[in-house]
Amino acid sequence: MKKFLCLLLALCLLLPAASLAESGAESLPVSYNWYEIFVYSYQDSDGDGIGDFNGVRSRLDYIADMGYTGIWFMPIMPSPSYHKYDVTDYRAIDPQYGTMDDFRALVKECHEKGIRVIIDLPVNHTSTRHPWFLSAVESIQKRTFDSPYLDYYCFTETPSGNKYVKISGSSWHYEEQFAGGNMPDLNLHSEAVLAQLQDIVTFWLCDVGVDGFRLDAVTSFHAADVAENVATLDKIKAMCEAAKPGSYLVGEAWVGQSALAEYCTSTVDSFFLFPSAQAEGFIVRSILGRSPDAKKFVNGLQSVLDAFPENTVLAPFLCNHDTGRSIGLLQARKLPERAKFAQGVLGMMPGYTFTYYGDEIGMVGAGDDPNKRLAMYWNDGDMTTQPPGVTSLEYAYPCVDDQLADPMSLLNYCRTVNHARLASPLIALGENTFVYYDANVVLMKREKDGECCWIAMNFSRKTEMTVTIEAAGLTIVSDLVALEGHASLTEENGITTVTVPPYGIVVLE
Ligand SMILES: [Ca+2]
Ligand SMILES: [Ca+2]
Repeated sequence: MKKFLCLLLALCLLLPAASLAESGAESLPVSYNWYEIFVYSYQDSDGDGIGDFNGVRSRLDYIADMGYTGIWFMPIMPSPSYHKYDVTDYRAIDPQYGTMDDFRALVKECHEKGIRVIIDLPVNHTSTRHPWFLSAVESIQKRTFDSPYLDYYCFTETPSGNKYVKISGSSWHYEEQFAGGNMPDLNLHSEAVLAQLQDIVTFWLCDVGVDGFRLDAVTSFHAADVAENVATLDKIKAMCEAAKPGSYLVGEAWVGQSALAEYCTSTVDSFFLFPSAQAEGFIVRSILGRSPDAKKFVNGLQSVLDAFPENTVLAPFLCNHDTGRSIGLLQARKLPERAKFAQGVLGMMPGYTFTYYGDEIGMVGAGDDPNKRLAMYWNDGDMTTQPPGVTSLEYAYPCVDDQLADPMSLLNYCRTVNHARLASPLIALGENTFVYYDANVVLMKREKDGECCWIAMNFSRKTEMTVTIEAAGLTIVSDLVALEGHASLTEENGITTVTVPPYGIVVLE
């Protein structure tokens, strides 16, 4: 009887946890299609011109319809800067964007629509106005050295190198990896700082309900010491697993492929795939130029797959808030078909893709950071104010409303790409094999658990191409049309021949 009562009690204790897990975000599948949002520039709801959470909330139907199943919010915590990468309070919301209740409501509605949420976590540094820093500096200036936060930063009287800033009225300096940013580096060796971090990630994951974090500036955690940085990344991952198992972490390690491969040995789920991004990335390089070269794509992706540990989840992207926008990288202001094809190639990458807001409508921007963070171009009457410091303001492609109405728009192409990824999860999750390739065409196979899908991409913008697959009974699941014409297939003696129009991409199962 006693045993039975114990069992009953144990069951009662277990039940609430189990039902919570089934009803909440835990039951959502992992997102393959992430969308990066700069709240400031996305959608205003209260008339002050600055984007906010309720504004984003009013656009969730658009985001869900586009096939984005995850949102990465750039920093949302209180900060003196417009970009908010210098935080003054890790457990609050910047009032420019709304209240904590607004954010909770936004997260809840995202989950109801099947959208996961990760937030930027800039913990390499704080703002110089963070109370921890103010307290520590004050005790240094007063020579009392009694602040409980002295250990939180990297103070020294004997600075080496140029990454230190002198504290006025004292002989002490603080470390600042991002020179001139008023962003003093936290001491990530400090047990007290790590305890704060555990508390912070637990708050956002468990109390607020986000699904993970984008980890900012991880290469600066311990200057350029990769092994130390990886060790700290492992600690952060363990903190998140302790708080909420299965939460997703993606790190920003803006380094070349071999260093990136070292970061991928950490337990953090993903690192942004910089080798795929920007003008020198293998996606843009394979498409640019007088004649396309699919081999650059093949070599680029294969090289990454060879270099990275096997369990790495790739996080490919073309551009983000720090880089020039993809239309400029692709020189595609007048070539929407090229912009589309690049989004299609990105969409056929294994792993989880990240799209920067506005890229789906061909927004442009380069040079000074604010130029890369312009107001989302919904229509001429409905936009936020521009971020401070914009020096080049231009929209090269039509607004969202116009592109929604045009079946051949870049927006509708991106929508089709996202839905192709959702229709064939093996694109994201399968193991890649290059079955055939030449300068014009690539045939890839993605396999997992005995199932597979096939992807053919035609990098030529002039010539129709055919590829053959040694399999029968295949059907076209997704047919991405960047220019014109549709893919088709014939089958004979167990061999499938696929015809792909110029800039065409086709998924078969
Ligand atoms: Ca507002
Ligand atoms: Ca640091």
